[in-house]
Amino acid sequence: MAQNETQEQTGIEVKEKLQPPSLYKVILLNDDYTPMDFVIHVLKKFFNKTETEAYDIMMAVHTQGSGVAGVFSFEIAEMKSAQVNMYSRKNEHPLKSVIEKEG
Ligand code: TYC
Repeated sequence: MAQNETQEQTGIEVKEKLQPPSLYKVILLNDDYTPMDFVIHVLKKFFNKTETEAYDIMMAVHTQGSGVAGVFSFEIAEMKSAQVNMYSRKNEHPLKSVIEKEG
């Protein structure tokens, strides 16, 4: 195959199969000031968590320093993280989220 001849000449491999989209975690970070109720509200509003799920994630972040709010494609993860950070600033809380590639 022409592609493989080129690969032999260049040493650069071409992915021939479609790759599944990479997934990214939206990670909430703990801080000393954001009220627990606000974190629960954010998890329900932006990540469609139930009260119980949101409470459990919030407590995991509170006790362990960080925790996963959800897992998405890159564009959705970026958007959710930006929404959380903007909403927290608007409400004058220091709550922050970051995204991290899975795997
Ligand atoms: N540590 C905060 C408090 O004691 C609560 C909190 C939980 C803040 C999770 C941020 O992502 C967070 N009020």
